[in-house]
Amino acid sequence: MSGQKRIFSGIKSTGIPTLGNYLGAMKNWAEMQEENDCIYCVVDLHAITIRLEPEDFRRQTRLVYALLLACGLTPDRCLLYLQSHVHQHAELSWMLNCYTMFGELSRMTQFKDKSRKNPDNINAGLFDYPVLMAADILLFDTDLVPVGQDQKQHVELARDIAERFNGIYGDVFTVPQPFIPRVGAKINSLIDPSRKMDKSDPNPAAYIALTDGRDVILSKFKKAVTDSDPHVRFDPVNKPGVSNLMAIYALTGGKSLEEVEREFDGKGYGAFKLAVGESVDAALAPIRLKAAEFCSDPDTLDRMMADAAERAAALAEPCMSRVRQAIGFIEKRR
Ligand code: AQP
Repeated sequence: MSGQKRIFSGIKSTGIPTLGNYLGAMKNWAEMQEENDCIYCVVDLHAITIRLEPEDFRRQTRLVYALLLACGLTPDRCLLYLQSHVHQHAELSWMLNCYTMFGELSRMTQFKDKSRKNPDNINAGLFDYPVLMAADILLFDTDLVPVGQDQKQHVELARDIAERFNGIYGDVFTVPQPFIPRVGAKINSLIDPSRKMDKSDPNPAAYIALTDGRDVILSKFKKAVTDSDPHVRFDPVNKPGVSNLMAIYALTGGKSLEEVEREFDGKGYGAFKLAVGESVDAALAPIRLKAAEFCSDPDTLDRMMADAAERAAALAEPCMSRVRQAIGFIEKRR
């Protein structure tokens, strides 16, 4: 990347963020804010495609916000707000619905996966989720969207919608690019390494929540699924469990995969899993402590959210106004 880019990304408050969210997204967000113009959002409107208890939802949303602050996002270096506080997201989303095809949304892999997992609640919001995500991104003239591999298809749809709209009305939207990390783009479940680590997984042994304590972390890694060949070798096809643990160890310890292979040459899985657990705990301990501090003062958190939302709404309005004008809505006089 060269020069300052406008970056936008979001995270749902459907549960406690996992190690997958951290390595695939949150950690990179903190690094990117140093050299770019970054806007980050807790996408709470996206979260309600699944049923959440109101009190749990409120607590989780504050916790996700606090965890992002604890990962190093700071109000003087980036904008961090709640999606539901900025009305332009919902407004643009409705308009973009009218420029998105039913067939395009039917092809989204995440919609198919989540429909299979929740056959009793295949709501219209789940189907329409990628359009709201396109609105999130396009509202801010975003250049780059840092996401894990699972969200690449949605960013590509946002590009298609932007190009279609621009094709009709001229250059209204900046066409964004996905930015996917080379390692860590997909951290997998500790129990079924063929699947992505998800924060809404019904089995807590499958993921490391960012609030898990040291003992829980060590015990989850001890039980992590590996294979019967005792070599620590990176081979995602034949050794998906071990390769997943290697990626986690490399990313949390700042090592290359080759270094990890050399370090555990001739050592068994027991020593390897313990080292992965230790390394993850060392990376997450300061984050969970700081997040707990932020959560102990919800008033300050809510004030930070409100300040950021005001700035985000002001930044979103020029694009929203261009869209209203392009389509032909009558601008409200002030
Ligand atoms: N396992 C993962 N590995 C790497 N990156 C991941 N991300 C999510 N899981 C992994 C990235 O984290 C960012 C925020 O994701 P999200 O919470 O908005 O939605 P998601 O992708 O649906 O994440 P989850 O954890 O799987 O949530 P649930 O279980 O609620 O659906 C995104 O950039 C995502 O790519």
